[in-house]
Amino acid sequence: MAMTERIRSYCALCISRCGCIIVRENGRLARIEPDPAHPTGRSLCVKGRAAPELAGHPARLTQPLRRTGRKGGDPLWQPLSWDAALDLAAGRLQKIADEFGPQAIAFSVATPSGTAVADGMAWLFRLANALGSPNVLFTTHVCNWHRDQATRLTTGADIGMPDFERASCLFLWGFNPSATWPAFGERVAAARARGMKLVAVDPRRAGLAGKADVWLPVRPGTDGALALALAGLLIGAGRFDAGFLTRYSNGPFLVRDDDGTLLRGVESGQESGIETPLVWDEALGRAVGAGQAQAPALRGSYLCDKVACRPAFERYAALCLEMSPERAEALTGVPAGRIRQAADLLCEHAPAAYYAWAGVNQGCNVTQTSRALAILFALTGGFDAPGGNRQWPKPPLADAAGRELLAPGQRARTLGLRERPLGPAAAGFVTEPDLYRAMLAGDPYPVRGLLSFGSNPLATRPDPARGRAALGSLDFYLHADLFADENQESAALADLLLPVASAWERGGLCGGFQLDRQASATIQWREAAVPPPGEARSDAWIAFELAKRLGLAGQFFGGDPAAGLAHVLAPTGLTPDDLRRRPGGIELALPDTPQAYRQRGFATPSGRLEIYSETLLAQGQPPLPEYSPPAEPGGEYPLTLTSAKAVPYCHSQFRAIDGLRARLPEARVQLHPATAAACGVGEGDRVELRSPQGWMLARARLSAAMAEGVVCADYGWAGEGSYARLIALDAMDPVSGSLPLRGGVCVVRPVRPG
Ligand SMILES: Nc1nc2c(c(=O)[nH]1)N[C@H]1C(S)=C(S)[C@@H](COP(=O)(O)OP(=O)(O)OC[C@H]3O[C@@H](n4cnc5c(=O)[nH]c(N)nc54)[C@H](O)[C@@H]3O)O[C@H]1N2
Ligand SMILES: Nc1nc2c(c(=O)[nH]1)N[C@H]1C(S)=C(S)[C@@H](COP(=O)(O)OP(=O)(O)OC[C@H]3O[C@@H](n4cnc5c(=O)[nH]c(N)nc54)[C@H](O)[C@@H]3O)O[C@H]1N2
Ligand code: SF4
Ligand SMILES: [Mo]
Repeated sequence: MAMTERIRSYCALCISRCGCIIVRENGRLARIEPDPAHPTGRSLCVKGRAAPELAGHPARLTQPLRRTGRKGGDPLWQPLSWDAALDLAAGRLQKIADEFGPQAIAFSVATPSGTAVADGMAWLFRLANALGSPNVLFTTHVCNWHRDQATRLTTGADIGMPDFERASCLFLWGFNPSATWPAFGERVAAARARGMKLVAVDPRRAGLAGKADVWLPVRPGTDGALALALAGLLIGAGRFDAGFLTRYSNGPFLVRDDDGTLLRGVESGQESGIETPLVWDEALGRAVGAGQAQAPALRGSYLCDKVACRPAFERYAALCLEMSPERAEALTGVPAGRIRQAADLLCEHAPAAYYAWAGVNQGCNVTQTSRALAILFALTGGFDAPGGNRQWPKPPLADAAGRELLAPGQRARTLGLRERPLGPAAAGFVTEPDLYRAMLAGDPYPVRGLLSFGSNPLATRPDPARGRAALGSLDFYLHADLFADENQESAALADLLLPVASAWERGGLCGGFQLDRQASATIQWREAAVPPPGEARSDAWIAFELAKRLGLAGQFFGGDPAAGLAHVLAPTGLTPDDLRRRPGGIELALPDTPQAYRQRGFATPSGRLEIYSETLLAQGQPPLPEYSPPAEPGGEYPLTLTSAKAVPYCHSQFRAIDGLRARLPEARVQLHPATAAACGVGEGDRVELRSPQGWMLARARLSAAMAEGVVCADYGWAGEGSYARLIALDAMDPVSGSLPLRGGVCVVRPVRPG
């Protein structure tokens, strides 16, 4: 008799974190099924459903392997025991730390939105901090920093989540959840069914964009101009929430015309003599402290003690009104009439909700684009408001990343921190240009070792040739992964490969699912469904074992992962056993106060929503979300280039899984039939994409659901299908270090066989 067990769990493979039921037959992982009782459990994608193939895959790494062959040549892997592998790693790391200092050891960690690395991520960061390494190569600068941290410059919070149940209009801006976040996409579809309006800003009419009330086919990289134009239409028609902006934003703060700083003065009756920002009080006809004004002006131009000043909002309004829909059409390719339609929906259904992700996070102007979006959607009072974007309460977990373990002097050495102090480096995250320079040229100091937990920078970040040279130059490179197949080009340069258990073969904690209020309050422990293949171990286990060998057990809960988990859970009052007894998760009763800023203010330096950012100004950056254009197509390179995620894969992963590979066996490039015709390209042709930096080969897919003049290629492939080769590493966003994976220029031509 076959024994069948059904275990409530969740799929950890991507941001959707879909609640699921694991079906185990005779101890084997037979399949996973949706768990409709779970807040994220209504559907599963093909990657999740491939769980049995992933868990039992013959190409999985099953034992530690050490390189015996020359780098760049045949690696000639030789198996060794875990003890020998960990001792080897600890010895080599110690040697680098002794010779060059611990900053010479960098870490690299895969994306938590497109892998399950979140299971062990805090322990990996803790290991870096305890070891004294201030340098973690992470994906945030090309993924979510802008969505969350650039937004924070404006609102003091991340983007939040659309209030799916109440929103009457939603903008999906450079975000295609039906392919990348099914639980989100499913909520959008449900909201649409009850009448919610949908606007999609995307050069492709893909997924939900196909059902949008208005589709804005933006030329990649020009989103900032579009956001300003929409704001200009709202402001020009007076369709914004002036009461909110006057009371809760720094829009009324007076900005000096001469130097662009805020006008400050001592409020009357203030004994302390501390200067505060001044506003123009229309009731009194003079400038007074922001807290004292009866009728602060948002618009106008004023002389205050002979200094010409304008409210910050006036300057912002001027910037937006300069961007007429017609001018925006010329820059973005979106017809002016459609921009007007979208603006109408935005005001008629205020406060509109929005979500913007990877489509607007990969370019040299993305910090200001995210600022432009955050301000646009705040104009109608949507911040944390019912029907707008909500900040749902999350379970209170202890942060185990151990930032306090890294000495301030060592933290100050994070690569790129001096150049971009507001960017990801402030949290210890480095970018490829800075890291590769330190590896290749020892500038500003040498980086000689790398501990990589997943991640495939050669496939997912620009200029793999430079990346290959950098990784190949290291004294010691440890790579821990599930696979080291031919698509994992980075791992091929490692000195030591460690086999990692997949999410189905190890435990993991999800402390709040991102979706709605209920999901956000849910905490769930995922038990291993099956044992790992061979000797594969979890990332957390590897981090604890390395810590012990490096003499860091004291900073690692005595080397006991169970003690670590208990520490993380302590603020919730739950124990690991509580969670194990409730495998479907526990919903915490967390108080929810919409628009809590009314009591607490915004978590910004001024306590207000910052339309005008003095923080950016102090860094020599525009204090308003000024638009800077991406490369201009023309001449030899007449097309604009972008890419998008494909359903069967996460980035460079899963090419070894036959059931997924069969769905998309090679890189494609999508282009409009008119664009294709102009290039002499037909449906199904093999084509070459060429940019000023390099070339790739792909299969042409013609689609009228594409903006004209734009090509959208798949990425994450190795070899001649590699998109990364099209992009240079010589330009970045000045605040965040984001890299221009999108918005570059290119040309497409057919490759004739033979
Ligand atoms: N299947 C699958 N799911 C995933 C992942 C995966 O690799 N595969 N990765 C996970 C991760 S790490 C992330 S970050 C999320 C990201 O999720 P998404 O943000 O949805 O990811 P993308 O497909 O990269 O980009 C979204 C949309 O932006 C459009 N776009 C491209 N260029 C531009 C532009 O310049 N402007 C605008 N407005 N739109 C543009 C694309 O056509 C695409 O439809 O997905 C997560 N989920
Ligand atoms: N052209 C272009 N490039 C892009 C993007 C794009 O839209 N277009 N998107 C960017 C984005 S949003 C992101 S987030 C990055 C992603 O960049 P990466 O993080 O480099 O993404 P992956 O290619 O998914 O590499 C993940 C690796 O980690 C391994 N892995 C998976 N799970 C685990 C685990 O639990 N533990 C360990 N140790 N290893 C694991 C996988 O097998 C794989 O080898 O790519 C960026 N690159
Ligand atoms: S969308 Fe797919 S891969 Fe992502 S969590 Fe859900 S089932 Fe897993
Ligand atoms: Mo990402």
